[in-house]
Amino acid sequence: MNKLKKVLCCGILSLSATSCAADMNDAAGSQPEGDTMSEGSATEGNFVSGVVKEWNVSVTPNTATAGEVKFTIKNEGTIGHEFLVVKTDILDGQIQLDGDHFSEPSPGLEVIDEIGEFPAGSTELLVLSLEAGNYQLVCNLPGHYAAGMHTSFVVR
Ligand SMILES: [Cu+2]
Repeated sequence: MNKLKKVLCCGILSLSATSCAADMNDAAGSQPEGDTMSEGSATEGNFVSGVVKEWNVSVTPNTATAGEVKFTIKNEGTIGHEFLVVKTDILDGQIQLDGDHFSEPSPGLEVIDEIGEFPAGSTELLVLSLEAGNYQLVCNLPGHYAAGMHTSFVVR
C-alpha cells in the first residue's frame, strides 16, 4: 500500500508540495532507501520521438535525464534506415569515417545500442538506460552518415 500511495503522491506533487512531502517521509521510513531510489528515478518523462529519413535524423526532445530513455523512431523515408545511439564527445557529424561508414567500434565513441535497419513507413521502439553525457543519434548504413543522418543528443 505504501508503494501505491507514493506513486499517487508524486503525481500531485506540484499541486500540494507540503502534504506530499509529509507522505514521502512516511513512505521512506517504511522502505529501504535503495529501493526508493531505483523506483522513483523520475525518468518517466524520458519519451523521445524521432524520425529517420533521407537524409537526416531528428528527435524531440533532444535531451533527456539519465536513466531509462524510450526512443520511438519512425522511418519516414523511402528506403531502409537504422538508428544508432552513440555515446561520444565528437561533434555532431564529425565522426571519422572508414570509407562510407564509421567502424564499430571506433576510437572516441561507444555504440550503446541500435535499432537495426528497419523498413520505410515502420516505427520501432528502443528502450535504453543511458548515463549522462553527449550522444549522437545516427544511421551508419553505407553513405548515410555522410549524407546527413546524424543529430546530437544530450543526457543530463
Ligand atoms: Cu539511413
